[in-house]
Amino acid sequence: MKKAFVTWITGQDGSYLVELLLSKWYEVHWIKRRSSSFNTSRIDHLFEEKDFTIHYWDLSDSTNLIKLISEIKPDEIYNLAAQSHVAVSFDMPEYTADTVWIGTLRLLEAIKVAWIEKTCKFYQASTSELFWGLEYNRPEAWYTEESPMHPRSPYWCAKLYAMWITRNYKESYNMFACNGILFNHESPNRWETFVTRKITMAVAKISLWLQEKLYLWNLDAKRDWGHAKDYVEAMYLMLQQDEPKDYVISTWVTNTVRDFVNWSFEEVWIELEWKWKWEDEKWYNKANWECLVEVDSRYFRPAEVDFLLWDSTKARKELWWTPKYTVREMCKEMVAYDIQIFKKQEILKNHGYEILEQYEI
Ligand code: NAP
Ligand code: G4F
Repeated sequence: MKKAFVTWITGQDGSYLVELLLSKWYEVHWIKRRSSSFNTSRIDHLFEEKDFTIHYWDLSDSTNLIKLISEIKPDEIYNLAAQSHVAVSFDMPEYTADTVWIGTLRLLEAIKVAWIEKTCKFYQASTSELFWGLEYNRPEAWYTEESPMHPRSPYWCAKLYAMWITRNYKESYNMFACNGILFNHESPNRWETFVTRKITMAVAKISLWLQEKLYLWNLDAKRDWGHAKDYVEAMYLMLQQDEPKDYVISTWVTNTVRDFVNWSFEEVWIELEWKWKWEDEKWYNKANWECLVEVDSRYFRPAEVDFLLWDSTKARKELWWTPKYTVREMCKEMVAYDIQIFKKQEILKNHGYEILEQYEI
């Protein structure tokens, strides 16, 4: 039985990846950092699994990491943990660097210290936003693993280091270490501080009269959105190859945040009309002229990636990977899921149960 070490599974990707690995009979070592509140809702259903063990660790802690890696001696390590919010990285650049970049280095060193560099395969969660699309936004051109990189936030600068140190350990120590350059992927397990889930939760609440308005910032940003379930399969496939290689994982379809807002409202039969005056954009419900969406400068980023669309031919050819979900199907699934959870919460409230307001979204 293969052993996998997955950092971090309270997040979106970790929750799906662990499900996938358990279905393939892996012994999964699940890493979690200490939290004062419960944040395991995405994996609570797995607690009864016998091949599933939880350990405490934080990306800033080398000592416990070396102890864990030496004891477990995993066959595969998936490094998913990160302060992964781009806007927050402008507020906390030093913490972001320490955890995202030095955290990756700590993991690679721990593999060496445990003397498993020849047997353990390492996956690094790299990111699409190492590429800044705007300057390449030409329909006749497309971009691949080899395209020039231009990170636009402290988060992406840290991920760029993490990517290169992974490549460096592969070249220097002949390790099986690779980077998955994943474009945005979403799902009902996406945390609600990211734009798609923020939208689908707000739309669900608005449709149930539980929220009045949705506040957003850059509605024209374009993203190549896929489904996280498809993307964790690509992570797994990368570690099953004979050679470690970096792959772009994307759908090769791009849409604006504005499109995602429109599709989400369409799912609850609300038609919007927007009125625009510079940054003061407002969207109204055509049925009663209530204002439902507004632009809010609180979500401004000092530097923005406006456009993302990349070519994943290499992964499709070599990994036989192909996305199963379209972005519209995913949007539909997310809105339906959110309506269901808020309906359940309302029923519980009406029966006198106290529901903790978990999120500031
Ligand atoms: P996510 O939902 O934000 O999950 C990140 C996880 O990292 C959370 O479980 C978080 O734990 C943990 N974490 C944060 N700081 C930590 C620390 N100091 N020590 C240990 N763990 C820490 O992210 P995701 O969407 O699943 O993405 C997984 C990885 O892929 C991330 O590295 C992300 O940067 C990268 N990525 C994501 C996308 C995407 O579109 N989703 C695209 C490209 C790359 P808590 O729950 O305790 O906060
Ligand atoms: O959903 P987002 O916060 O995702 P972003 O910044 O693209 O980063 C995500 O994908 C990366 C991969 O490409 C990962 F590496 C990273 O860890 C993360 O998972 O924002 C998407 C777009 C941005 O242009 C943002 O400015 O939506 C725009 N946006 C507009 N209003 C907003 C909002 N984003 C957020 N989070 N909240 C808003 O209110």
